[in-house]
Amino acid sequence: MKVLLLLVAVGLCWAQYNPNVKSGRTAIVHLFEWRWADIALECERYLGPYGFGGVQISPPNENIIVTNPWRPWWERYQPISYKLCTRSGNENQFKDMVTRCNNVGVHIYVDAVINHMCGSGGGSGTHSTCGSYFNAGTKDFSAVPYSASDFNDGKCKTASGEIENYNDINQVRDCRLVGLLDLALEKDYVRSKIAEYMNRLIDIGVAGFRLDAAKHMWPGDIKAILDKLKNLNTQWFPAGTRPFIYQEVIDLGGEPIQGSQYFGNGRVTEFKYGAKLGTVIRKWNGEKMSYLKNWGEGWGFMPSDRSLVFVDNHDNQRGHGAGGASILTFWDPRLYKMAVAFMLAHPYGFTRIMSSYRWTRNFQNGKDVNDWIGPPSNSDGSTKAVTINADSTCGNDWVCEHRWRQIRNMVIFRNVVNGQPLSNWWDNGNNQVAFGRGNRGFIIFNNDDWYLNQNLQTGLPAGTYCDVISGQKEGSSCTGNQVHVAANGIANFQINNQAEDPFIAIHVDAKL
Ligand code: AAO
Repeated sequence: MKVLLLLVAVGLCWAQYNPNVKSGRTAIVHLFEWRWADIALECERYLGPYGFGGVQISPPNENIIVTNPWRPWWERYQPISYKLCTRSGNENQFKDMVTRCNNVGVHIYVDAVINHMCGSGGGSGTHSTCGSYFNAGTKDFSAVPYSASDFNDGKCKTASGEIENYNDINQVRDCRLVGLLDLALEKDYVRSKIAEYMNRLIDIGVAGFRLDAAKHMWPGDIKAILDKLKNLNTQWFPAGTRPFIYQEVIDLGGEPIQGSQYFGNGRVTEFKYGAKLGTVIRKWNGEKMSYLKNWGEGWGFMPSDRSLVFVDNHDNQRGHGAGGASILTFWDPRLYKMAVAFMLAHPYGFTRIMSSYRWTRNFQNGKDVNDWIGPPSNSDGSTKAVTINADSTCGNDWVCEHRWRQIRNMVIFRNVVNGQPLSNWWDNGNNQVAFGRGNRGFIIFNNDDWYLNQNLQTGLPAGTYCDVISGQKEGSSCTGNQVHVAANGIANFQINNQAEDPFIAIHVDAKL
């Protein structure tokens, strides 16, 4: 009886922290700005077969259309209503995507923009993605409907109505974030309209939500909304499954609002993760990879089972949000692959991979003035399809980091070593480090400026393994380098510091 009660308690506690990925899957990918039709295809042809757990999608609800600058990506963070039509597709395409992805074991996580509506200067008319009328000046969003009394302006105490000081928690939560009309989330009516939107998505079959701008909402208001949410659709999820919740709270330290204040509601984005990992792999500020020995909570991060981690996100890959210049992105592919591989090999946190599009950068005084550029699009503003080249890379300026062999194979690595502890750590006191995951996998990096030649205990069964970074196992052969593990678990590793990818990863599913 006691055991049963404990199990029930553990089950309940796990609830909104459980990513709701199919058993054995461990990572999700943000397909930033992709069309629903392309995501459905990607689930079936790639993400399902290679063991990805899910997709974070761009906000699916109606947003303002911004034409100056021309159709920036960030217009999708300015809601007009909760109707499901955007540049990514309409409601039918959305439902088709969710169904087809769920059917191949890839779940959908919605970026929920519920803190605010469009900017106060958004004007009036029907320049919105489903053509709904709105008036930002009078705060009339008739397609919800919201009117002036559903916004926070009376509550905000700054003269400008804007957040002026991040050290004042009342401002951060009651005033406008960059001019965005701030919803009065203490009102039951507003909470109900948001919950109605999220419940519609749950009915369609989504597995969870990223809560955009959670720092700008009171934790208690978020809880009141979450308490109104249904359990997930039993067509794909066990009865009683709660939606997975991860809250976007930027907490690099130094502000009174802390990520931990949101743990009661669900997981929280750990922004220190990418900022620090970028600094280490770039070897800035005297950082070395050997210092990663106690990576995770040892670095002052939040508890692993409360965190959602990533190397870069759609904001900080282009200078928005937080993290600064240390953030690694696809623009620095060699270092980026090392960072993503380290993240996927390490047991800390629930991991999200970024999948981007290319744009023409234009740095002026250190700032990219093209940071607004939206997804690859046609002259009418419609988003271009994700085309797939013969070599399995993407066309039309979609970067598809998740399809890079090194990254995709590390997603598989993470699944293979799932549940195994970090073991057999080794480092040279500098930037050569290695570690295993129990008796399932082993990874080694050479980020120093000299050759690595080392015999190491891997913890793996004896045999010949295929390195999944330089290649992979195909049938009974290996397209990359091979590693021989002796009967005592020891293997010799050699990595040239000039190698295209100066790291090696082996796991038991890539044993020859
Ligand atoms: C656009 C235009 C604006 C215009 C507005 C309304 O760019 O000029 O006023 O429309 O018309 C995105 C874009 C925005 C865009 C917005 C709406 O990024 O440029 O505004 O859509 O279209 C804060 C929030 C965080 C937010 C982040 C960007 O706390 O929630 O800013 N991220 C999410 C989304 C994001 C989206 C929104 C929210 C809004 O991911 O895509 O905006 O829906 C400090 C604070 C952070 C704060 C940053 C940036 O960070 O701590 O909380 O993030 O400042 O303001 C060091 C510090 C670090 C500090 C950082 C930067 O690193 O350690 O703490 O410096 O100062």
